Amino acid sequence: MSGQTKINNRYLLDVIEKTKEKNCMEPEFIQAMEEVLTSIEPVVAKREDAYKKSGLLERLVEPERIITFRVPWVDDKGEVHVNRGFRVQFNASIGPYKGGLRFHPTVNQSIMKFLAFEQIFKNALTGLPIGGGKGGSDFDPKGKSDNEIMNFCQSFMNELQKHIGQDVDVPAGDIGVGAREIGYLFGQYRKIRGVYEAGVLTGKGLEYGGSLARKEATGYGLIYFMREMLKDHKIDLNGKTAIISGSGNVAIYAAEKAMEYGIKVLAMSDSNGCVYDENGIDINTIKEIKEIQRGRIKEYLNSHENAKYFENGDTIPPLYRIKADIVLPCATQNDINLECAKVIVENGAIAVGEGANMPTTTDGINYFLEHNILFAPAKAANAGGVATSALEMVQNSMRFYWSYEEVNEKLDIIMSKIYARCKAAAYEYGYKDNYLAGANIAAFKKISRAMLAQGII
Ligand code: NDP
Ligand code: 2IT
Repeated sequence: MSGQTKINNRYLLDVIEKTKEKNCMEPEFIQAMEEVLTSIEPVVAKREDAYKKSGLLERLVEPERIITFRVPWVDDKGEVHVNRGFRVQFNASIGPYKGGLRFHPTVNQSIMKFLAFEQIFKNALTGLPIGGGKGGSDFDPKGKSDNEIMNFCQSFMNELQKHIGQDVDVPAGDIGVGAREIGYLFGQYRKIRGVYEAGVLTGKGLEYGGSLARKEATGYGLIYFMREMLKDHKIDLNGKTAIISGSGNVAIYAAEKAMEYGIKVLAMSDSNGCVYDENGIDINTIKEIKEIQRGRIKEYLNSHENAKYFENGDTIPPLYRIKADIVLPCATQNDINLECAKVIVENGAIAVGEGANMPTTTDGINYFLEHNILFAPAKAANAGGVATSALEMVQNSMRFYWSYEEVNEKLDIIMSKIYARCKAAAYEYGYKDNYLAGANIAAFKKISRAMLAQGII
């Protein structure tokens, strides 16, 4: 299995170079853009004239719209803070903009653009009618009181509400934005607009328009994708070991589903360090610490004396030094660099499944592919979250709700189809088991057809 690092098509090279120049202050966006454009070369080569004539690639890499705004809020001591809010509405050619909101101090335009760009392709892969967008703020929710979180969310929505709507742009959660934040955001939208527009946000609470299984969907979907990929290679999940980075929404439900399939999850992490439990991580304790107490993963040791905690410090996070069959990065971007990928391969891993968005650097991915690691790329493997968000929108439109089993079954079918699409496209264009190339190609074919059909806009 091989990655692709070099391309020859002049049109593609030209667009990549110009996009890099124009966005030279945006490394994460450049990384995501270059990865996609590099792998679609065989498709571009076939239809170069049509694409060139309509400026298709130039339009693809330029967001339809970027909104940035001031978010002033008052803390519990009466002090005023000013954060920056973003919404990148990248591409709505196959449906309303759709994608999460991230609240994290590292948020900037480059990170917003890479996430929104990835989202276009991910959403296309789901087979559902949703375009690509992303938003958020450099607000740090850590250590804030509930009242401060509410004040911030209300101020954020005061501006965001001008730009969203159930047929326009539908935000959801991402890092730092879960059910609590979506509740405050939805409340403020409803108050300002004076309508009960349930489909304007997804990831809502079950009492006011949320979908069963949305909370679990990204993590569960990741494991469904891994199951399909490994089954195709005659590998059973039962009896395997795994390590999972992160201990947030995606990581927790990936761990839960992995365990249901008989995988022993040896370690999980947060931004400070990781816990290792040779008996297998007790996921209920992680849920209690993270979902209820909003504490640190180190607290796992309070109830599990035999577990070990390793603090970050080294250039390679200690989590990735733990030997396991399956590696599931579910925290943040560029978590696994080349050095880290080498340790993972040396430790004998057989598969890597990206629950987070772009958790592996480009050289890390190429190293995995060169060493025959079965690699499940983020835009396919973590699409279960947004797919279930789209199912939430369907239910909001119907004003009727499916059972947990119905949504979960639909999610499983969607993930299996996404795997099949990635595989079919990879094989058709000679990439064999390179599902990253397959995902990029399958998504690009759909988006490009929609963009061509709609003219130069
Ligand atoms: P959460 O906020 O629930 O959890 C994030 C987890 O990642 C936490 O454990 C956090 O640790 C850790 N983390 C965050 N930033 C860093 C960092 N800079 N370095 C190390 N660890 C970090 O977010 P989600 O679980 O929702 O999101 C995780 C990833 O999955 C993101 O990449 C997101 O874009 C992606 N994703 C999310 C989807 C969703 O539906 N929520 C859908 C598809 C993808 P700490 O608490 O210490 O900050
Ligand atoms: O990265 C993602 O796909 C998400 N954060 C979920 C987006 C959504 O609209 O549910």
